[in-house]
This record gives sequence, C-alpha cells and structure tokens, in this order.
Amino acid sequence: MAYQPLTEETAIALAKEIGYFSQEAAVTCSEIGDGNLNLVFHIRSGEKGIIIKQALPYAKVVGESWPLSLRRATIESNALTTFAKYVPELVPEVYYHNEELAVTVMEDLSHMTISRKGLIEGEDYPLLSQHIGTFSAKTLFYTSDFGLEAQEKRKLDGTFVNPDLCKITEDLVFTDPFGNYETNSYEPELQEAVEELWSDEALKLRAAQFKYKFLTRKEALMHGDLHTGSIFATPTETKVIDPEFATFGPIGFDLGHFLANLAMNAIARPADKREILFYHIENTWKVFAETFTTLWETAETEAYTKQTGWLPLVLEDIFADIVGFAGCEIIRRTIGLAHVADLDGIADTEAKLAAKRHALRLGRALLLARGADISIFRKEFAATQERKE
Ligand code: SR1
Ligand code: MG
Repeated sequence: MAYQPLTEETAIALAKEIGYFSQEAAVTCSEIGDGNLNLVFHIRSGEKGIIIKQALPYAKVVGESWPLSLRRATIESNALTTFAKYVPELVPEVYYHNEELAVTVMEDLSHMTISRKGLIEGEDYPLLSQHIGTFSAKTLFYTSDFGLEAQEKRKLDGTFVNPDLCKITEDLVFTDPFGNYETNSYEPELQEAVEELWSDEALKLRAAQFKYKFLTRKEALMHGDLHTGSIFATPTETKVIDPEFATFGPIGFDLGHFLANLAMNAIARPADKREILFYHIENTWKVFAETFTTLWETAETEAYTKQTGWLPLVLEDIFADIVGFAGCEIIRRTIGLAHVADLDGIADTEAKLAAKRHALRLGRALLLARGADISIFRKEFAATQERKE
C-alpha cells in the first residue's frame, strides 16, 4: 500500500482491514487532530474505539512548504513500545503500526482529557506529578548508560535517529526565539521586551550552551516534546502520548519542558489558584529524584554507579539542565512559532500581555540560574511577577 493521507472513509476501511472491526460493523469516525503535525482519527463502534494517527509529509501548522519525514511515525510507535517496557500503565497501548503508511493504531483514551486543557479549565489531577516523575525516571534511567548495557544503548540510540524533528527543536526552541527570525510570533506590544531579550548577551550565551547540550549529549531516550498537551489525564490515571520527537538526548530535557508548561499554566491563573502547580513542579522533581535513586541502587548496569559521591553529581547536573531547558521552553512558547493555549487563551488583552511579560522574565531567570534547588520555580515566579499584580 503506497502512502496516501487518510480520510475519514479510508481510516474506517483500514480499521476494518486490519481486523479491529468486522467488515459489517457500523462505525463512526472523526478527525480530531488539533496538534501541529499529524492527522488523528477516532473510530468507534458501540463501546469499542481506537485511535489512528497518521503523520503528514509536512508540518500541518505551517503547510506543505515545511516538509517532514514520515519516519517520525515509526519513531513514535517504537518510542511508545519502548516506554511500555518500563511504564506500561503510563502510555497508550500500540495495536498496529505501518511504516509505509506512517500509521499507528492505538488505544482509545477518549475518556481522558489532555492535561493542558484540563489545567486551563481548573481541573485537578492529584497524581499528575507522581506519574510524570515516575515516567521520566524509569524511561530515562533504563535507556541510559546507568540502566542499559553500553552496547545495547548504542544500538537503541541508532534506531531513534530523528533529524527532522530534532531540527524543529534546535530551531524553534533554542535558536529562533533568541534572535530576529521570521518564525517568531508575538504581539506588537511585546516588541520592547523581546528586543531586550535579543540584546541580552549573557542570555544568548546560555541559550547557545543549552542548544549544544541538546545537540551533543546522548544520555537517554527522551520523549522529546513532553509538554502538558502530550499528556492525557484523569484524577486517577495519566498517559503520555505523542513521542514523535523521541531521540537520545539530555536527561533533563523532558522535565524541563514539563515543568515549564506547569509554570506557564500558573502564570495564567489567578494568584489563589497557583499553589497546586507549585506542588506539582516540586513533587515531579522529588518523585523523579527518588525513583532514579532507587533504580541507581537496584537496577544499575554501570560499575561506577557504586562509586561513592557520583549519584549526587549526576542528579545535580540533571537538575541544572531541567531549569535551563525550562527557561528556553517558556521563552519559545511565548514569542516563538508554537504558543500555548494557557497564555494565548487569556481573554483580557492587558492581562494576556502582562502574563506574557511575566513569562519572558521567568524564562530568562531560569535560563540564567545556576546552583539552585527546586524552590527556584516558586522563588523566580514571585521575583519576576509585576509588583502591582
Ligand atoms: C512545527 S512543530 C511546532 C511545535 O509543535 C510540537 O508539539 C513541538 O513542540 C514543536 O516544537
Ligand atoms: Mg505533539
């Protein structure tokens, strides 16, 4: 079968052909993709449902002028099955993958809500940080040189070479928001704040350093795009989706993105509704560090994990990376190509501009920070807030 973008009709035909529904079954199908890159079909018959996700050969958010490799669909499917070895309860089950069609058929999670949407609506997900801390610690530890034999790790690394999607991150997260590039997008009222960033040489030096970490440090298999829009949640369950950006990279990258997105949600909320976000930020790191430590002590493959004093140094480096990557993510989601609904959705224009200025100050403070502990998110949030707020 040659590649063709699916329609609702051909998606149904495919679901029947692979035997998920009988040929006679009455099924409904709707295209529900609201992301930047792919088609997503929800197909149902009675109680039974599946998701069919198909990569398009270009970035949907920009159009056909931005070609993208279809191989990312296979990367995503392989990442989900790799993660499922360590945290099956935290990812959707993959039922079928076809590399040529760039199609993955997976578990229907329509009883859950995308956590960004839920958090914007004020939903509470009490287990979100416990689950994401666990997800990150387990998937990253077991695919790193601490938890996987070096030869196996090198082989796995070779199956997650993802140049097109990495280039998106290299450009849109680390390069473009720090200079006058045409991909950037922001309100004219922010021009002065933006130019202040662009002329901040110390900040650009940090951005260069963090981009270089992303380019060169193949520490573990990252999700690669772990924002709150890549996580389904209910009060009791969490599922991480969308790892099409997966590749080997710095261990701190994923949690940097996750914590940044929690912080942006906090910025968008009234002051008296923010505490739950700071709880999640702090608990994510706590759970990550505890789980990573347990795995270091019980599931290590590297002889030097027995070396006294090494684990605290490793955790210190991961933490410093989380903070810096969070700074980059906040800045790029505020003035770069791909924004977040948390900030863009603020109805009052003045409040939205104030929130975005706060985000830029917070992003800058985190990217410049050194030698901090997890209370830095809370402290810098307060320090970068407008006094009159
Ligand atoms: C062109 S893709 C823009 C952004 O959407 C994805 O979710 C990633 O975050 C990417 O940077
Ligand atoms: Mg995505």
